[in-house]
Amino acid sequence: MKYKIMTAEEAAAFINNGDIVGFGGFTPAGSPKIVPDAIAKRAEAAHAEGKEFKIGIYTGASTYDSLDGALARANAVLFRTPYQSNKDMRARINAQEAHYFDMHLSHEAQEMRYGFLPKPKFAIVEACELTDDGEIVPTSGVGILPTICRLADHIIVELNTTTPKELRGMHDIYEPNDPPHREAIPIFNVSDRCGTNCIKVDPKKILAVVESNISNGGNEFAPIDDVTAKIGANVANFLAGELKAGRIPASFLPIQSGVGNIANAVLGFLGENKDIPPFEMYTEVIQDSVIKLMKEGRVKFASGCSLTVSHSVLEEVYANLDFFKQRIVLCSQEISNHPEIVRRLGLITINTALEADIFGNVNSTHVLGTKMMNGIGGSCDFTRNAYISIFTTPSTAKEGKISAIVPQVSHLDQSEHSVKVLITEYGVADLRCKSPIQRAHEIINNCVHPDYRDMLRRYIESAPKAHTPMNIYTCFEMHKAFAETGDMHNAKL
Ligand code: 0RQ
Repeated sequence: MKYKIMTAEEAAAFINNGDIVGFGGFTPAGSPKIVPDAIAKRAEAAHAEGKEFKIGIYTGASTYDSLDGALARANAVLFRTPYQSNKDMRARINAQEAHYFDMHLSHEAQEMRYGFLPKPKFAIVEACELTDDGEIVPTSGVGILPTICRLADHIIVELNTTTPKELRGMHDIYEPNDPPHREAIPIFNVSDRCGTNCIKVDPKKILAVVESNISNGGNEFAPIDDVTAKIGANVANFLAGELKAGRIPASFLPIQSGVGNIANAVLGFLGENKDIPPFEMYTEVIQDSVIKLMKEGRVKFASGCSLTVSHSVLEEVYANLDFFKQRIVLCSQEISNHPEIVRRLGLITINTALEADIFGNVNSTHVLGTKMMNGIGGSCDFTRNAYISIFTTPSTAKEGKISAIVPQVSHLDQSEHSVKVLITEYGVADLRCKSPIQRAHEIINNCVHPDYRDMLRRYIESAPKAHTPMNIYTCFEMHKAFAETGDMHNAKL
């Protein structure tokens, strides 16, 4: 290879205080794993000498701990966008020690190109293959990799030796032109491809190649508990009913599903429900349950921007690449989350709320209105443009002391205009074609935990009669009760 092979420490030495770095990958999949940790150590050494050392960080979404975790622990974060889910990064963000702006994932790459976000000086990306003429083949996650490689002055490649080079062919890399020259993105079916199987860069930009041998596989998913199982069954039964009623075409529509255990479990239930025909996925993260359903013939094809699967499942995919390369495509998040494609393909979107209100507004990001959890991720990209948008949540949190359904959300991510269906373990609230007061009764009767139903009914009765019966004096009484007594049951409503 004609590039300079370096240690992570040697490569990290190029990065200085104030630099802006774009990292490839999406979730731990494809996230660079050893250079970020070496940058964190550089920051710690600088801080020990009383010098400033912080960098601006762009990623696709959440990352491996050695990126967000290490840089947060080293207090080396100038700014951070668009999504994270690391406890140490979260702590820095909530202490106002790292400036975080939460962005729609489909917007990030174009906002860099438009100049709304400062240009990254460095791109640090994970690859399974790098050719002498500058072809970079990503590993199991793409994220913003095509755009940062093009915009950055310098590229550092982590060549991951645990990923087979034969993964080439699973990716579809396409970067749209910017307005006024943007054209239709030619994806008309989930399995369509419109780009190349690698990213092509000027080889002169490649500063260093660092070998890494850390797997992209994650932890196993948690076993399904009773609440999650009921939510999963409610989603599957609702969609089977829509199919029967003719509101979803008989061939079904592609599914987008969010991150985490609930999303993984919901998909499992969809797959098991034999009233639902084999289906396709057009989504951000392809999780374990998709791979299982693919082997069973229940998922026909999945297009996403990462294989966010457990270690054993990733090994299985790599061992059967002939099978999976015919059924999976990995693209950038600009394409996996693109509103044009989401609307055209007619996605059924399933995402998770932290809190929803009785009118159908949803908060997925801010715990009790103030503390950042993870970020909106792609949830708004999908929800706003869905064929039908579903939000799921357990009806309560913190051993029942928090009701996930409140009079008024304490922070707004999705408005009542975009959320069509809300589902908890108690049932389904179908919000379509309903006024705010009708939605309030639908949600209270079908989704709210029984402990909190009468409280929320009293709240509506206390509100002035108006199109949206909101009582501005008491709409945060449940939050106030939790802040003061640690239990929303004590709300004075
Ligand atoms: O707290 O961790 O201290 O126990 O919030 O809640 O029920 O474990 O839910 O892990 O599925 O995450 C919305 C955060 C849900 C996630 C969110 C507390 C609860 C627990 C987590 P503990 P659960 P999950 C596209 C889709 C936004 C991005 C998105 C998310 C913790 O799904 O980040 O949708 N979504 N992307 O106890 C206070 C409440 C609470 C509460 C729960 N009402 N008040 N705390 N908790 N409800 C894909 C991508 O973008 C990658």
